[in-house]
Amino acid sequence: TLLSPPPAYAQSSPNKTDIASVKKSIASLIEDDAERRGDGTSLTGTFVRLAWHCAGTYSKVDNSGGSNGARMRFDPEASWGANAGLDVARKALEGVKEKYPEVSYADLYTLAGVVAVEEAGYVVLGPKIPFRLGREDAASGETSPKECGLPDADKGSRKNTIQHVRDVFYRMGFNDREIVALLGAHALGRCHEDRSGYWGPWTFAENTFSNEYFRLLIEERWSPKISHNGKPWNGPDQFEDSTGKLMMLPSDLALIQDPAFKKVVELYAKNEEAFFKDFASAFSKLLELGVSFPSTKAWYQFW
Ligand code: ZEM
Repeated sequence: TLLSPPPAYAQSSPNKTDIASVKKSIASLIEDDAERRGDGTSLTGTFVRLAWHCAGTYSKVDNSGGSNGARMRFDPEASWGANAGLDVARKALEGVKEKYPEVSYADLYTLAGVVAVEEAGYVVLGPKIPFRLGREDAASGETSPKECGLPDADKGSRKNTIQHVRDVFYRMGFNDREIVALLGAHALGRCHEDRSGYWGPWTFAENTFSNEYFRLLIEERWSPKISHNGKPWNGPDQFEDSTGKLMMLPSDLALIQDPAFKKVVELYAKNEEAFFKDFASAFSKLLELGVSFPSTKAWYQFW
């Protein structure tokens, strides 16, 4: 059946919520925080990673996991190594939650990722991500998956790492093209030694959403990182560009080591518009995995 046209607001149970003002509030939070830091870093990447790690627990096998519930607030997910550092993002959003208590944490955490992408622009803004409210919060982590199903950045060999990336995203219901599009989010943000053990940003403009990640994958020569600040690098195996300022994870390089992935990387490196379009639909799909939106409150909010 056809839905009526969406009204100007959406609902996150139980009250009416003006989604545009929630988005504005998240956007100013990112901006104010960036100004305070003053070092070129921001919450942008961390908000996108928060949204992704909320959703990336999904398994199509039994429809478990996903962003519904905002279970990352509780153990076991709160203490998964993969989620290290995401408490920073969750804490930062408390002020927005106070202002809009009717918006569920599950909606807020995913919407923060959407706003971060959309606002991450310099001359051109990031792609608009279709988003709807309607996720509900869980009261505990009881329904979390027992094992963390989020991907590892390294499985020891190229072959195993490529297979692992496919296994994890196929489990969520994504295809090869969607996998490459989603990984393009690594244009944003950086690795933090005290969170994942890895160090550095993927691109020279970590607060700007662009296809730079794909261009760098193809155009740079990536070699194993052996030193850091004049000392031997003793973190996990990662790669660096010729300047030593940028990084790639073994799982990033999988995208140019596998021929099917590489074709898509080449397309996005040349065609940013195709990347933006594919990313918007794959990211939107990711954030809705496992969520059944109640029909009366669930209106698509495009932008
Ligand atoms: Zn990431 N990611 N990711 N990722 N990610 C990190 C950071 C960020 C993988 C991974 O191991 C890591 C996706 C897929 C995959 C972002 C978005 C998305 C970090 C560094 C690691 C180690 C964390 C730290 O130290 O702070 C792996 C193995 C992936 C799949 C194979 C997908 C999909 C994403 C979104 C759609 C973002 C934005 C960051 C930057 C976080 C920040 O704080 O700046």
